[in-house]
Amino acid sequence: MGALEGGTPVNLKGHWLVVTVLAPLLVLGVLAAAGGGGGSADDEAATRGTAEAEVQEVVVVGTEFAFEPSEITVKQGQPVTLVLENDGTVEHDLQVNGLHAQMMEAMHAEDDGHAIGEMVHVYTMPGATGHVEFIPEDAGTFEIVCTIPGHADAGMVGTLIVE
Ligand SMILES: [Cu+2]
Repeated sequence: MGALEGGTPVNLKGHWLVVTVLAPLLVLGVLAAAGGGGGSADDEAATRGTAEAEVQEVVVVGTEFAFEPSEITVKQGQPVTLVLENDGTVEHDLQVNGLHAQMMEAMHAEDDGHAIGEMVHVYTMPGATGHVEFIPEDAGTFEIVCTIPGHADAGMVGTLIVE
């Protein structure tokens, strides 16, 4: 019995040796897999970079109570990244009335649930920047407004021309 009892720790030790040897290999395997995933991510980033090169980026600064520039021109059927930079001291948003657009992405400086269907709309807190990505489907001239009560009446309006 004494010999068997003595043998058990040896077997356990052998088991742990195997684990000790295998564990780093498993870690290396995981790292290798992660490295492979990283390569795919780089490929995706490269693809996105190519797509982004075709995006029309427009930056509008919102203050009390105006958009600068107040007139924006974009091309129909081509992706637009519309950035609203709030340089004011109160919240502002930018909405394009009447434009049918395919929304690519809706992001807001503050997560307050301001996303509105297919309406081009971006909301910002004072000092913050938000953006919205869309593809304008209609050509024409569309009204831009800040929908915060009183702001459009105070002059916070503009024009989006899709040509
Ligand atoms: Cu406003």
